[in-house]
Amino acid sequence: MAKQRKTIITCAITGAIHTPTMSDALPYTADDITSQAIAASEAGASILHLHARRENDGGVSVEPSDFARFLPRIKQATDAIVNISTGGSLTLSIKDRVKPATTFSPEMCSLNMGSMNFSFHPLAERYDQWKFDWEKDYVKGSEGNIFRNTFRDIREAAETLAPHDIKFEHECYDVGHLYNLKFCMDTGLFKAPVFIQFIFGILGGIGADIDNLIFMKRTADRLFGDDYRWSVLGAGGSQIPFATTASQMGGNVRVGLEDSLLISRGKLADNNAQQVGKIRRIIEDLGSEVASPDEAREILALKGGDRVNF
Ligand code: KMH
Ligand code: ZN
Repeated sequence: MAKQRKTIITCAITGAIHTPTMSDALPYTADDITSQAIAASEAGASILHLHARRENDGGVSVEPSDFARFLPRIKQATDAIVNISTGGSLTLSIKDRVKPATTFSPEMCSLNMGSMNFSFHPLAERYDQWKFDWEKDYVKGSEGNIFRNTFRDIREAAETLAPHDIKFEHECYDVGHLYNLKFCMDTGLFKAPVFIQFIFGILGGIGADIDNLIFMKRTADRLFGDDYRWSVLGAGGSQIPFATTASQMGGNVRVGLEDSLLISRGKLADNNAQQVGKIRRIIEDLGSEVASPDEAREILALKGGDRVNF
């Protein structure tokens, strides 16, 4: 496929994996999600991937009212593309998970391309004391998680969201998910160019080995030809190394505290913007340019920030 000239940085601000005990930097109040999202956009992120959290204890939420407390404020303060998750919380049905996207009709939303184990239970061993009661069971309990995204779930989400003209961030955690996406494209569910997020290092998905990145990319080239754009997300310590390699291969990158709490080996990041600033410096030092929100809109063929419902 043709090499894209500029690199799109997505920042995933808070997610559904990490909990408040794990880092003071992880935002969960509406004020903190707002201010970190704005700072990440100022640092160079053109896409903000957003989950909501409960205001009082940082628990994961898919309630539209929790999104309503920060979406308009982010829109007012930045030109960034808002991408709403349909993945978190990991154990809820797809019907519940698409509600924020149907309510707010953002330019982008995530869509997870297969069912899988999705676990972060080993993290529970690292903490003796927890800030909030729910955290320990949530993290330990992920050992039993099945993240359900059947073909019917994917079709229902795509059909429900079709009237909103939202571009999907197709979350692919393993090579089989690329074939699932190809099947769905062949049945007419998604329009080219699709935007694929290759994900490495989630327990239950493909591991964070660079060979796997090459393998995923080659497979996508074979399946989609010119009909796709791509980005890479490495979980935990693989975040910056994978983003760096992806940008050198002509791909886009995703960073953010949703995927890694670190800024370097063993050192917690101060905030999301610090990770964005770091990958931006690396991309520019290596001779590439970072895409502005409008350039990202053009690359991904988005509907435009004036056609959202918040
Ligand atoms: N937390 C990421 C590994 C979603 O929000 O739909 C995947 C993700 C899923 O971002
Ligand atoms: Zn997410």
